[in-house]
Amino acid sequence: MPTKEKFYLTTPIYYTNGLPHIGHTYTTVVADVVRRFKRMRGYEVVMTTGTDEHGVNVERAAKKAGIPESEFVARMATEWRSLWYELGLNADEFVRTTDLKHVRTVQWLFKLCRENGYVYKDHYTGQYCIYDNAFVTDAKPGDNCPDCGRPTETVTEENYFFKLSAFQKPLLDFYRKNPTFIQPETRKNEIVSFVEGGLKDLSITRTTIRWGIPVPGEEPHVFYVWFDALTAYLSAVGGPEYERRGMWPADLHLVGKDIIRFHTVYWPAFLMAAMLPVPKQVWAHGWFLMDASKMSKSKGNVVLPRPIANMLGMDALRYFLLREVVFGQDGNFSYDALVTRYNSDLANGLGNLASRTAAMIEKNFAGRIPKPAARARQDDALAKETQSAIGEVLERYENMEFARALETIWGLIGAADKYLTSEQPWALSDSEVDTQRKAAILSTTAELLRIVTVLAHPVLPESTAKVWSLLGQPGSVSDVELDGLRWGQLAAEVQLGKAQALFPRVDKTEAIERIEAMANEEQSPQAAPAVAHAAAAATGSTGAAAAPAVSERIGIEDFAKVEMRVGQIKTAERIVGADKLLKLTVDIGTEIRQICAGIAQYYEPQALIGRKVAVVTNLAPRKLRGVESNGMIIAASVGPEGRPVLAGFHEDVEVGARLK
Ligand code: ME8
Repeated sequence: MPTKEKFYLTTPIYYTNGLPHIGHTYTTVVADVVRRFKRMRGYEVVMTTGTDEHGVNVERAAKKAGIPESEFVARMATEWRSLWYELGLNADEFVRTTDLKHVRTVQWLFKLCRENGYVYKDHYTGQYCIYDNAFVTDAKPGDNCPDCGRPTETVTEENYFFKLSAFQKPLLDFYRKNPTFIQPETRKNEIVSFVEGGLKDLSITRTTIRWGIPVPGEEPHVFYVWFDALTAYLSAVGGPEYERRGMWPADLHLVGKDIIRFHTVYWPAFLMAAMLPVPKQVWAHGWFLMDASKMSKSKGNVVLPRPIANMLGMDALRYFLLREVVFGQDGNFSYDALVTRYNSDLANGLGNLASRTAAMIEKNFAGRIPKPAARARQDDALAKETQSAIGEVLERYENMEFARALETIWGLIGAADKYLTSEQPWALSDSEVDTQRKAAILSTTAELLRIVTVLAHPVLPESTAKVWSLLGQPGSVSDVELDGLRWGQLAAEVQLGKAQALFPRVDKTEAIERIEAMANEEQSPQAAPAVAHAAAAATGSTGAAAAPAVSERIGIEDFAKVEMRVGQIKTAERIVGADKLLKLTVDIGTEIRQICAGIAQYYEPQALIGRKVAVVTNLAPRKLRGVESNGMIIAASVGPEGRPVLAGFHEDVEVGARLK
């Protein structure tokens, strides 16, 4: 038997300074879709993901959490790994940059680069924050530290440098000889002109960071971020013994556009310097945006995957992420669009076609898929349309055109709906002729549904497995070979499986409220692990998550980060479906803000109008029960039930005055 062709793909190795949001989920979902697709095309596939665990941010976060770095990253890696598992996105290899096998690989790669003459020692001069113990990238003399706001100092330290400048020509030659290495094409042009503009040597070690992989025999040098992180792709599949595993070079690195330069310039250069094989392709997708700005932990505008998966199922989220945005471009995330697509494409589309086909077979043929004696022209036309869609869908998947692949598949679902509407099997009698006709119609529909199920499987693994067993087809849908898929392979005269709920229709408002309520709960300080909050705090994330424990003392500079002002309530109203919340508009001097406050059970809206309150004005906005809240009203929490009592002023104060 010929051995299978291999396919090795990776997601980025994510930072441990927070938990996965929709952005990380997007890359990982795409990797999983490609993995499933390639397996169905007969490849032996390995998919790697992991956690990027070194550096100053981790040092700080661990300090904040009061635990050693190693314990901090171990807990975070467990969080990431178990969430991927819960979402059905567990990779074949999960690499942590603190793994011994990774440490060895980084040290080995460095040794090769050094032996080949591409590493030298020199001095690095940059702006350094002595309070945070970190160089501030891109800062000039006189700039303040963006984290703590204190002045930076110009510091020179000894570093190892990588001779990136020597790779300008080799890289440009490589891009020319491998025109599909950088995808999409627009990104390739960007990178080519960046490299044409000249490459500076790169500092790849630090002596001011403790939490990193040591450079053997050169302590206190530790490897600096990218030399360490990128090498994880190689350590996941054997490191120095990569030839034994047979997976390297990677066939596909999937990344967001934010890190394309590291993957298409630094990474191939490191590998060329070590004389190791270079990956075949780097695909940089766009960003998921929230209100037109990039979702990120530090802005506090992240969408979490778990509440969506709990409410609508993971397949719905996978479908939305791939269908909504052209792969490669930026796209906006909205719960509204998510639930709309769920109801229209999944509940009314695939779900409805499967359940009505099964119900008609049940009713007319005692649940056995009929075998027709003859076919009509319109049956053959649908067969032909489906057959020609197969090749088209495979090509689109292969080209990473997921939205178009799904569009073609859903085109078939639409065609089947139309076919049923015009053939009206429900209007036919039980005469022999009519029964024959019903057999032809229902077996045609069932065959189309089988093909749709196979084609949609990489994107909708759970629900297509259900449809497969509903159709009583043998084996498992994931074992179907895509290249052998043809019209006419439906196993007929088999008994249908048990009907299972596929995509129950949901009420949009209610679904969104429930997703948001779950998301708020997950983001609340009580719910998420303390280490995640310490991580968010250390990296500048706003919100309650960053609040220190009650007993912990903070410095004046921490207090100064909270901006509080006198506000005056202009309007107040109840929120339908949220009995604890009031929606307020509050004048804070410079603008009118909409703020939700959990005081509805204790304050009458009308009685609040005109009242002066203390408002936290620099909290990141968030949605409460679907309503945006941009700020927080300060209240005392009184008694065991935590009754809110609004903070106020005995003397007249100017609206907008700052509280200090
Ligand atoms: O950069 N939209 O880790 P990271 C789409 N550790 N994708 C998004 C996204 C968004 N809003 N936000 C994040 C690192 N991503 C390094 C990588 S690799 C050797 C080292 C995805 O945790 C996207 O894939 O910041 C992006 O490139 C990645 O998460 C960044 O993850």
